[in-house]
Amino acid sequence: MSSEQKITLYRGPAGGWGALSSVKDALLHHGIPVKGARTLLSANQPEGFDCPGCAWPDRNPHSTFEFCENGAKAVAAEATARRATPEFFARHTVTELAAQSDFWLEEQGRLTHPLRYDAASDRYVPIGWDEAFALIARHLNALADPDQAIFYTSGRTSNEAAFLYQLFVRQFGTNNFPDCSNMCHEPSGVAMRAQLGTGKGTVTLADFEQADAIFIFGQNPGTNHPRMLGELRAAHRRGARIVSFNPLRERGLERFADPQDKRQMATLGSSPISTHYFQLRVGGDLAAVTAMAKHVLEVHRERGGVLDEAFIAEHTTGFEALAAQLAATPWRVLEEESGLSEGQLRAAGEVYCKAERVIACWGMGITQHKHAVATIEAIVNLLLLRGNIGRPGAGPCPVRGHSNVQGDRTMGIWESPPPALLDRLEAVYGFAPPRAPGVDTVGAIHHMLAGRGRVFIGMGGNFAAATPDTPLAWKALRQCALTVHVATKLNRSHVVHGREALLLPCLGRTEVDLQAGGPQGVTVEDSMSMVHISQGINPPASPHLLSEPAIVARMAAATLGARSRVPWGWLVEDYARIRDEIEKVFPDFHDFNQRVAVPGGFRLRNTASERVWATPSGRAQFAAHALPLPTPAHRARAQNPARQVFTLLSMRSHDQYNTTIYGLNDRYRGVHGQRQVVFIHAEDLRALGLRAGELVDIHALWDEDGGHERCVRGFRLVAYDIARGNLAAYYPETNPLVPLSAVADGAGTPTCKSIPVLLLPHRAAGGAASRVGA
Ligand SMILES: Nc1nc2c(c(=O)[nH]1)N[C@H]1C(S)=C(S)[C@@H](COP(=O)(O)OP(=O)(O)OC[C@H]3O[C@@H](n4cnc5c(=O)[nH]c(N)nc54)[C@H](O)[C@@H]3O)O[C@H]1N2
Ligand SMILES: Nc1nc2c(c(=O)[nH]1)N[C@H]1C(S)=C(S)[C@@H](COP(=O)(O)OP(=O)(O)OC[C@H]3O[C@@H](n4cnc5c(=O)[nH]c(N)nc54)[C@H](O)[C@@H]3O)O[C@H]1N2
Ligand SMILES: [Mo]
Repeated sequence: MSSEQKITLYRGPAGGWGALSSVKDALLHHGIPVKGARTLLSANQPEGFDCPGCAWPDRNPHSTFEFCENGAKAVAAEATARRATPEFFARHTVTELAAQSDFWLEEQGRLTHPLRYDAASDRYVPIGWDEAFALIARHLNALADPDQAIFYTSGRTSNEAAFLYQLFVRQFGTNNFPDCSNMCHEPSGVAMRAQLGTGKGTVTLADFEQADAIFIFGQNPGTNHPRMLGELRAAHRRGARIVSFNPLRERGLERFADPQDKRQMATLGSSPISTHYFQLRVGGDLAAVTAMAKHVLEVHRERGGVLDEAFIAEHTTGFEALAAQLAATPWRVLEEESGLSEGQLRAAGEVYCKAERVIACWGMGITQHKHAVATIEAIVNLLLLRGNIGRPGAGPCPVRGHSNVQGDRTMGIWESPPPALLDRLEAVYGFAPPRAPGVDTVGAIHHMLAGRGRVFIGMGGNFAAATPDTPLAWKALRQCALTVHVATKLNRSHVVHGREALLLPCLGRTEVDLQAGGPQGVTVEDSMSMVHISQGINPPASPHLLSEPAIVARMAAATLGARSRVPWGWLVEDYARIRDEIEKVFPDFHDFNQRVAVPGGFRLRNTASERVWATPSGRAQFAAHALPLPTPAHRARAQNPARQVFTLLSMRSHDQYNTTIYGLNDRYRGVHGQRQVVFIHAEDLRALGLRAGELVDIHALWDEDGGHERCVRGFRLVAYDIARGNLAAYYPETNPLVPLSAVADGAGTPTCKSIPVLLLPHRAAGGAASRVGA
């Protein structure tokens, strides 16, 4: 992996030879020899493991291997030959480790031994597993109230581990289950549950074969869900319209060369993806989708036959209120807020009207805004207008992130569990689960800062790096009496620790999980509700690793002791027993072991896809609201009239998995050897009197917490094709700019995609900076 710093315009397609060579580099880098090929070929195969890359479903579990560059990099990162051993930890104090970059920390390789923080030497030192569980039990049982403990989950955790985890924690007595979903697709669940009676998308891959139009809002599949490009390419080839809404030009939404297409690879050919590309303003989707719906109603009035009136009458409520609200919203406001012209908005609306079957996909560009829930409601409204839910080729498709984030929620990793779940737990296990809601991710930070959260346990993930308002999040973790991380690799959260701290290394997806009952498989649920088995093939990274289900079971047994009648140890001897327990609690998992034994697994029931609406009214709900004005960006502009206020979005590069940085390149955006960059429109650069390549500091403008200063320094300006007035930079480097109090209304998701900011010339920390654009 070259580390030379440069910025070059990328002219090739997504995929192609660049993808192959990047995978080769990753394998070499991780010291993965020929075995690596076997490891890669086992990803998403019936006898193999579920790719830890993303939650996009597998096309054909029976035959082909689907090549995916970033899936391969995720696998290589886990299957790496590098090891962070006790000798490594003996060589470095935790203070030294904390001074290293996120990239460097992960680079040290797989954790090999359970470790305890030793304050006297400021080092992580080995500890026995029994001792580690006893320490956790001592801390948990010493708490005055179970709500003083916080149990975080990242979305790689299997169904089996997640089920045991929520059972343990609820029996312990709290619903404090913050998870990565709170920072991710929470608003999708909130909006769709209220409107459709299910928090999950309704479409399957078969629907992608039939859609006439696919709308993609705020998602970058070329990097984050590369296998989705195969579906989009096929759809484009059969003449479907593909309409992208994104403030940035993303190469993966423009052109794709499938590395498995021999002809295309030989001729350096590629396929177009989007038929329409709308570079709207950051956060402008609510206005854009509202405009499309307004267009639908207007053309229906003119030429008729556009609305699905029978569907609306039979299946929905709230149409009149929506129609009134759309009529009352002027085009001028929709143009201003979306940053698109009436002509563009009507053109998008026209594609929608002309398509018989429509799928709407969305990602973090939609969910990480103050008005995320309202925006998703507007997308669902749009689909409902023409009956585009619950029939072939049509429906909502929130594209999930982590490979089992959807399954973890299904299993009950949820700070506001539905009463029906608690009733089932009570009936099956005979204890009274806590009924009060717990804290979500942002709530957990407040809880710790207030001294009410005292023990933090992380089932995977990287809480310290993934969460907003970094200095506050770190302060919160450091105030804890105990922090515990179940992890595969060293990360920021392990060096930002409580007074006592444990690091518990676990098996990864790719590894053989041997229990008393033989090698075990776990199950996961993808973004389209397919549940299937995942079985590792590699030898464990170290003989001292435990599986996540085993860690949870032993933590539960040590903590609950005679208080629990659950046979924790017996359950983990054979995970089929855990699946039997899952079946007892969740009726949708009937005959779980039989159904998951079939290659490809089975699909969970999705009521909305059958046009059964599990809402209070028994119908699908249109949601009508006026555009929420003023937004935080408006306020920041009004308060700084003489300055150029930008809206900053934070996003992933092509060389990272969330907080795991694989490398310093972002090939499709032309960035090499660096991550401290900020993308800006060339005209905005000129207006500021700055040049590409110069360094700037980025200051957040947030008026809700008394002017607390939020700043990141030394970012290189990169001229880019991005809607004017907006900036883009990478996550997690920009997390210090995201205020803890800036969250999605009704969902609590940090607004990582819309931070009002100023750009200032770079000054070393502490130096006085004159304001640019003042
Ligand atoms: N290789 C790889 N794969 C991943 C991940 C990874 O880090 N690396 N992460 C996984 C996870 S957990 C998740 S949630 C997904 C994330 O996948 P995505 O949802 O694609 O996430 P992001 O990279 O954050 O960026 C989303 C896109 O939104 C656009 N955008 C930003 N603001 C707006 C807006 O206001 N409106 C519109 N229309 N667009 C906007 C950005 O320009 C960018 O193209 O990917 C998953 N898969
Ligand atoms: N500014 C900004 N912030 C964001 C986002 C953004 O777009 N912008 N995106 C948000 C989103 S969508 C998400 S999902 C969150 C992600 O938040 P998290 O899910 O908390 O973070 P990850 O970076 O995915 O976690 C990586 C770590 O997980 C551990 N790990 C990997 N595999 C396994 C495993 O199999 N088992 C266990 N136990 N541990 C494992 C490794 O130690 C690794 O260091 O970040 C959010 N934060
Ligand atoms: Mo995510």
